[in-house]
Amino acid sequence: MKQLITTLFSFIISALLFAQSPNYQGVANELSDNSIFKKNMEKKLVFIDHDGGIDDLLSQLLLLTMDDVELIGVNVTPADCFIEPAVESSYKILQLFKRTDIPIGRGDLHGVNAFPSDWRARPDVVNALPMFINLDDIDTYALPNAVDLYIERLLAADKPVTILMTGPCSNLVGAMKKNPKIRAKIEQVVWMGGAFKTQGNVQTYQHNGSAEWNAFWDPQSSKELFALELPLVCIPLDVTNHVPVNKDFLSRLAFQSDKTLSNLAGQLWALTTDTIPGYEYTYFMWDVLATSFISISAHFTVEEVKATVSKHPPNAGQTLLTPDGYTLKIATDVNKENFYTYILKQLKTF
Ligand code: AGV
Ligand code: CA
Repeated sequence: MKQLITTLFSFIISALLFAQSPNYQGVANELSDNSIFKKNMEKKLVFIDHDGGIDDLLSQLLLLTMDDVELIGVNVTPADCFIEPAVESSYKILQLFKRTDIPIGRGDLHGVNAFPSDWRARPDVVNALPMFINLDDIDTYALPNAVDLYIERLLAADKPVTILMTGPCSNLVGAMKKNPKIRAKIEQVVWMGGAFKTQGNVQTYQHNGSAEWNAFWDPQSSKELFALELPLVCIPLDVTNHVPVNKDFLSRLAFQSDKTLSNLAGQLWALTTDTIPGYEYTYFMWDVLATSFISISAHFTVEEVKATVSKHPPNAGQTLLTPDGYTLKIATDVNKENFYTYILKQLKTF
């Protein structure tokens, strides 16, 4: 009986409150609009500039799985790729996610130190994979230039943008020179580049092996990037060396290959196991690690340093720690297991 009276009483109170709020539906709408608004506001705006390597394509794919990220543009730099097939791969990834509304920019700048052609030809194989071959192609030459796309997308953004570079930095440096106003629209720059307290991965003529490839491709721009003193975090070989693409990871991935993205990622990484030329037997999570920094930075160890970049042989592109260098941050360590687990989780999206 007592319970019945209580229920009746609370019903009457609710009815009275409802009646006093003629705009009840409006309030409800506003609340839900607000939460959508809030959700959008919480999303980081991210622009990726990649150079078409397998891990670059996986990085673009990974960004598209992140709930807390709104991808606003994709630039392709013709460094670790030939531009046409790499742009095509990028476009096909956008199609997988039904996000062909995201614009792609074509990089026209070329570094002085070209990547080996065998590495650059990889996206050709990618575009022939069953999951990609029947998707639409794109007219590479109709695309905006990468420098211009940076400027356009940054100026149009309603809040500062995180820029993720998984290839050389020439386009961003070019954009900063062409329109310095974009600085105010840059929240953070995350760059897979450099080798600070460890040896590099460039092994070629006129080089002593101290540089990392993305910094070596266009050493002049690499130095200018540091000189700009943007809020820059490098994800250098110092930390990427901790996370190889190993058999254990590929095996865990294969166990979830009923998911489209896991299946595709497994195929893409399988293409890296015969890394050419033979001097380097391990493919690392380079760009994928840098991409994960966008979402799980708390699992990284980061320190502030002063550094510059050498422009000439025998160590062109070497990132040098020096007290009179430019201020930037570098990641030096990552919680490996958390990283691998995070990637496996994201690749279960669909
Ligand atoms: O130096 C690492 C950068 C990353 O952005 N790239 C590969 C990643 O995309 C250059 C590179 C170094 N060694 C390589 C590379 C290899 N064996 N194959 C292809 N690219
Ligand atoms: Ca790359």
